Amino acid sequence: EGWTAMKNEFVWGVSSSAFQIEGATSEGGRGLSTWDVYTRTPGKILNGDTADIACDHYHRYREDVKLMAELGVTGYRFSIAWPRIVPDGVGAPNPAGIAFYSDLIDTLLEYGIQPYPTLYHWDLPVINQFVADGWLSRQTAEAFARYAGICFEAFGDRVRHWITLNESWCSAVIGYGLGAFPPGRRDSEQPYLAAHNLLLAHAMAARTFREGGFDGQIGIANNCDWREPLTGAEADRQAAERALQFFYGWFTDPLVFGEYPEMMREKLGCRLPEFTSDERKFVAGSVDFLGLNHYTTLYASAEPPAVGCDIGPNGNGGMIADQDVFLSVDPAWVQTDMVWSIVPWGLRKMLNWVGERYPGIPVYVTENGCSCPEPDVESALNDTMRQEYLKAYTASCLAARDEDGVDVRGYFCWTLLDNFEWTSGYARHFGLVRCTPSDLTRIRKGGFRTYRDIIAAN
Ligand code: GCO
Repeated sequence: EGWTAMKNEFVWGVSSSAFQIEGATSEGGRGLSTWDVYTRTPGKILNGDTADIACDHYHRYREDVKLMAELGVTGYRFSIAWPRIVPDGVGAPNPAGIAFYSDLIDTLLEYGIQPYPTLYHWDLPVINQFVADGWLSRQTAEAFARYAGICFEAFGDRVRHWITLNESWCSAVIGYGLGAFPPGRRDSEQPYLAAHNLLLAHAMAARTFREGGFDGQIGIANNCDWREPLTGAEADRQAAERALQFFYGWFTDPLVFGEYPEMMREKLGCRLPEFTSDERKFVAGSVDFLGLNHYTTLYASAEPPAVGCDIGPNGNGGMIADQDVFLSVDPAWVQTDMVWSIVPWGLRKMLNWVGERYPGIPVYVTENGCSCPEPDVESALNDTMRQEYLKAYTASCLAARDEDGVDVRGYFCWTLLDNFEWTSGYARHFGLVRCTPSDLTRIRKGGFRTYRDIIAAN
């Protein structure tokens, strides 16, 4: 009975991250992050954009929470900037940083919105990069767990759902394999080591949380796009499964089962780091819920596809070569401004995969959304593509829950405000609300009303 009651609690929310919206990068005692350094490195960010102003959310968070209340969301997933809480990564906590998030959380609760903070959305304090070599070192995992503990102490009386890390696949693969995110390494082994330390960071933080006796639950937000077998052939089915194990499984299996996925172990052998038996004890079972950040779908095949647009063995999303999969799109699929195909049924299949592989663990869609070409206000008001995207993807999410019985507890739209989209700077528009660093006025787009209506109807 209790379970049924809980199943019916579905959270509608919006998702964001500190570096992408806060601005005020040198205010309130905030320390430098690797992204601050990276955005100042010539040629790294489109148009040389920086996140120094972003949405100025640091000063306008009350206005932004009011917008959320108007949408009708009951949850807000935001991230806490590690360099605001522990400016140099390892030393004394910063009271001004703690006060900022404390006020944000209080404001949310005043409006009946539950906080879902993420502790790490890529803004690593620079010292961890330069002194400890970032995620290649276990020291960074230990520093993270300490910082997490500071957050549990400061906000644990009001937060019921904690998310440790955001999209560790991107941190490891894009940061250490493809060289396109800080620290900009291009290496075939470093992604596995970085991933290993990220997983340990999660598990150490979860241990701190549980041993501290804090109320609530702790989980992780892992990204994964769906991989659909290109044909009914067994080899393609295996290729798609392999792609998923190398993507979502990589960052989830260890936290549930204490082991990397079988297909990764098979392909990589001793290139994959190992957990000691002591580590396995606190790594396994270290998630109370799973987050899924999901945007698109690709076909997967064992051989290069004969038809359709082959995007190469490690194609889109920069998959590393080891998995041996060809990825392709259906030319009929409509693509967003990120060149991501709109394939709503992919979310339903993805949720079913997660539900089957990790039975008994609730899942939240912690990000899903659409970037549209919006050069001006007019186009932002007429964001038909986003409106259709949101209707179709939320329906697919609800079908997984209501028709397939997957234990989906919530859906968080990425994102409330147009913001700093990493290496794309301000050239991508994911917001339900328009805002630019040169005009910080919040302008509700068509998609704002669409999402409000979806929430109201469900
Ligand atoms: C993430 C995502 C977000 C992006 C969004 C659109 O890591 O959670 O990268 O920060 O802005 O996914 O690309």
